[in-house]
Amino acid sequence: MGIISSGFHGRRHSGNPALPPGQYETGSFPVLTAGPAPAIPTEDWEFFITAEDGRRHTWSWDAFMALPQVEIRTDIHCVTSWSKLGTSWRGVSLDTLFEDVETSCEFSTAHSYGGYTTNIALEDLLDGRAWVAWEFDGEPLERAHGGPARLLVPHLYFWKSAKWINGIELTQDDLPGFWESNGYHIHGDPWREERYS
Ligand SMILES: Nc1nc2c(c(=O)[nH]1)N[C@H]1C(S)=C(S)[C@@H](COP(=O)(O)O)O[C@H]1N2
Ligand SMILES: [Mo]
Repeated sequence: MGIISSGFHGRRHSGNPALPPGQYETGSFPVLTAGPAPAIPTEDWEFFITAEDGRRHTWSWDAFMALPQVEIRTDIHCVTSWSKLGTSWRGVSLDTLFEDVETSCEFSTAHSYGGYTTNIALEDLLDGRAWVAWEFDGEPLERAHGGPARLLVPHLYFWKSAKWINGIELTQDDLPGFWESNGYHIHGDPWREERYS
């Protein structure tokens, strides 16, 4: 029995401790987009955070680029089972963007240019766990991967990392976004295999 059960586990666990259960490592960078990729010139780009007090915090591209920029080295995990280890990014921490935001909301909806949405709890956005990233591997982020800028929330499955990010709307309730309304898990932790609901 012991042999059978370790053989069974051997198929689900790669032996690489960096890989969450059911994931395999890829060296490529697949593009996964529902619908066409919007084209957003940086002159027209804006990032917003709206809170329940009705206040709208906004940054132009230049204002965003003037914020403290950090390097991020992280693994990313797609619900379709590929993981990419040790990716490098540059961008602005959500902690920086939330510095002047007053809120009692615990949830948010990320809104992308083009209409894509995804829900993310505030605790998953703060404390050094999420960024608005505009550089990948030392180059400006390609449009197919969300350029000029995308959300990066690497501790959750990659569908939470909204490409062509436009802003964050704070919400009282955890309201499902695009994929969460289409059967994906409301939270999406790869280490708990929160894939589908
Ligand atoms: N705006 C937008 N963001 C998105 C998506 C999308 O369709 N539109 N797809 C999500 C999904 S399902 C995944 S797996 C990742 C894929 O990012 P990539 O194309 O850079 O690999 O983007 C996420 N962010
Ligand atoms: Mo995905």
